[in-house]
Amino acid sequence: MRIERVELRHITMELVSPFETSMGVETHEEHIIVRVDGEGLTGWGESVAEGTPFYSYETVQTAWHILKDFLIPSVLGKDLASVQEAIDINDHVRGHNMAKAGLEAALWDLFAKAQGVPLARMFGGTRSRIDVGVSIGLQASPAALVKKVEAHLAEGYRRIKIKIAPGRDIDLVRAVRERYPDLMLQVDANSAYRLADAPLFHEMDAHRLLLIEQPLGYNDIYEHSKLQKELRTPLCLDESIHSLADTQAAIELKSCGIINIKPGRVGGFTESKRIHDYCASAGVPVWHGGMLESGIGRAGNVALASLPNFTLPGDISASSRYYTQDIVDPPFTVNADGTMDVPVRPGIGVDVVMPALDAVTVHTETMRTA
Ligand code: OSB
Ligand code: MG
Repeated sequence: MRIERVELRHITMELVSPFETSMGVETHEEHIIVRVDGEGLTGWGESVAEGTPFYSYETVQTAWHILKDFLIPSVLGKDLASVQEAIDINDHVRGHNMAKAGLEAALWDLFAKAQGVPLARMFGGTRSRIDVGVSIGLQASPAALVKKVEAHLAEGYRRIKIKIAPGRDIDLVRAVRERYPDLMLQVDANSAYRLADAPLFHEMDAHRLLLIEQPLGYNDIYEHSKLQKELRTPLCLDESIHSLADTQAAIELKSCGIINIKPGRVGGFTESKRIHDYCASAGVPVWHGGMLESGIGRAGNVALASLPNFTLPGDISASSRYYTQDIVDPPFTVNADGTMDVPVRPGIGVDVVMPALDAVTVHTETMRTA
């Protein structure tokens, strides 16, 4: 596959409601859309680096720089035999996983379209529907949170994740648990706590949570192992896992019982699959995280989550949970039984709606072969 043209678009999309976490409040989501053209076909990918360096050190601006000045020039004009060849070419670039993952995603779509098969089949997916959940931001009060939960359950979601932050934690868990004794419920702290907060997590142990996501330092593996020893509830690492090597360290040190996989955070679908396969062999369940993606990124996530060891519902919700208008057609929807259909058409399996994409694009740059 000869790579003839690559286009980067900085997009900004307004969320249907502000998303508050221990890292702050987001009203808009900024990402980069990567378009790769070759041999009459077009591949689409999304880099989930955000406008701010609060979840990850990467931002739209750093990812743009790495893509434009390093990753893209080294594949432009090349006749690639596989996606793996592009990964190998750029392997000497250290870090910047979200930048790498955006380009890799577009190449996966391009190669899948060239072969006429859906991404899920390229990845080795085994399910035609995946179990999905919803990640609810911090709300003004426990009562307001319970109302949100109720609305999402009515939409079909069967698993709820709530964000927690110091001072806004156990009361929220108690309120939701009291109202829904059997709900599949989990919490995400986004690294807002210290080991000295262990007593709080002991309290949470009584509430039968599916998991506690990333309570401690954003790169920590060691202290999570200390906290996990004290708890019955499995910890799940998100921010701390950047690679298969991190996954192996976390599992061997018993820092968590569950791994959250986000392709952007680990550098792409290929590394995600390696992590998935390793966890399967180690008997550790994984689930698919989310970065408030547009339909372009979501399509790849849905395909990846169709692999067999994604046994817990993912943070993959309907387009309408995030945006009034998605940039793909059809938009993603949730079924009444809390599942989402895996696209069956070639590549990402959905069409990019160009007027909708243009409407959210704030800057475009195109790179062509000389
Ligand atoms: O920690 O999982 C997280 C969104 C942005 C950054 C980090 C996280 C999240 C979410 C949203 O929880 C999940 C989704 O896309 O629905
Ligand atoms: Mg998280």
